[in-house]
Amino acid sequence: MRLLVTGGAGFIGSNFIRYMLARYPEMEIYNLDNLTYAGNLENLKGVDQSPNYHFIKGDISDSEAVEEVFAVGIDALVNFAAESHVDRSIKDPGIFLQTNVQGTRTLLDAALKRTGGGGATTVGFLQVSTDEVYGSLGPDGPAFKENDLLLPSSPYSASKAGADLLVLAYFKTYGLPVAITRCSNNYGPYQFPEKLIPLMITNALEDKPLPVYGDGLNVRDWLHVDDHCRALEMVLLKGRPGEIYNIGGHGERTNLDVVHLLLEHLGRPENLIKYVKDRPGHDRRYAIDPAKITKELGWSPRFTFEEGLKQTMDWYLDNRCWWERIKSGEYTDYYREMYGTR
Ligand code: NAD
Ligand code: TDX
Repeated sequence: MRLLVTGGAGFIGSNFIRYMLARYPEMEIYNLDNLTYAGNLENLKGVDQSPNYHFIKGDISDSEAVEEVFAVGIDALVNFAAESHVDRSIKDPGIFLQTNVQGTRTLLDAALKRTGGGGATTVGFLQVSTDEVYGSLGPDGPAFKENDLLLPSSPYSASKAGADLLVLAYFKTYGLPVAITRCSNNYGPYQFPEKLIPLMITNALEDKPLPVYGDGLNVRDWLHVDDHCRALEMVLLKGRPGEIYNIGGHGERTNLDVVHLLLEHLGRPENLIKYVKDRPGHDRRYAIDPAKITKELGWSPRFTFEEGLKQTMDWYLDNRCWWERIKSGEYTDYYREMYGTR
């Protein structure tokens, strides 16, 4: 079985590669990633020594590069590659459309030419999407279901919704055996420290202010990355082609709840919290109803949020070198631009 993972040097992709190589030592994994600011080969330290792991530096929207990878005889593909940060999409939407929409189209075209339907998998093209495509929920709104309307709020989520529609069109029009997963906010080891949880943990460890947007009462439904990887494995191997699967951790928390929990665990004072200007178009609440994947594939999350957060904080405590190197590089310019006058 030859599996192509795109964006495998990022947060979720690298966790997925580790997970799959541990579970399927006979599987050949090809990781296509062009190493943007978010791609980091250190995320794959250790697994990069396995003889059945292959890294190819390349852009998913470059059809020649993509076809070259497919030429090895790819059986199935999991597409993680994306520009993934909402705040960056508000500053500069162009690259989000290029990578998230055009890049997905390039992969779909190559898969159409080459993928044989997987053999060992039921799904040949697995698109990793997000709950953000559904837009924002009110305080009492029922959690998102797979057939809810798409109402994205940010250029990021609009680009992911566009890619989702294209993926479904390749199923309907060409019969490509696709599936889409839409998961809630992930957290865990190797997450780039621009996202809420690693940003707050690392700032707290450096005794820097914790910038909470608006009133801090926006709600996210937190999912540990290992639970996400297990769900992706199940959809890839046993999911029904043409289907969408929502993946959520039953972990709704306000941002302030998250920040209080981690300050408590890290033994840092509450006065590190700094309320800053809100994100434009900031979605108030996300919540995922995972009933379909639970019923059809038997998935449910194993981590409680408290356990997962503690494990994640311990990882950041034990891996200071990993995040200090990121935070001392070009990330400092980003931080100044994003938070300097906020
Ligand atoms: P990430 O930003 O950590 O990693 C993205 C990876 O994609 C990086 O390694 C980057 O180098 C690579 N990449 C970007 N543009 C590329 C291109 N043109 N060609 C090849 N590689 C490219 O992202 P993540 O948090 O790991 O998210 C992975 C996927 O999951 C994304 O599609 C994202 O939309 C989706 N998702 C993420 C979350 C979350 O909470 N992090 C939640 C729901 C869905
Ligand atoms: O400094 C901050 N302060 C703050 O209050 C940051 C970075 C975030 N926030 C808030 C905004 C959100 O309400 O925390 C919440 C989470 O923010 P992000 O970590 O930026 O995630 P979010 O915008 O919810 O999107 C994430 O989940 C869905 C991922 O980044 C997406 O890739 C995924 O699709």
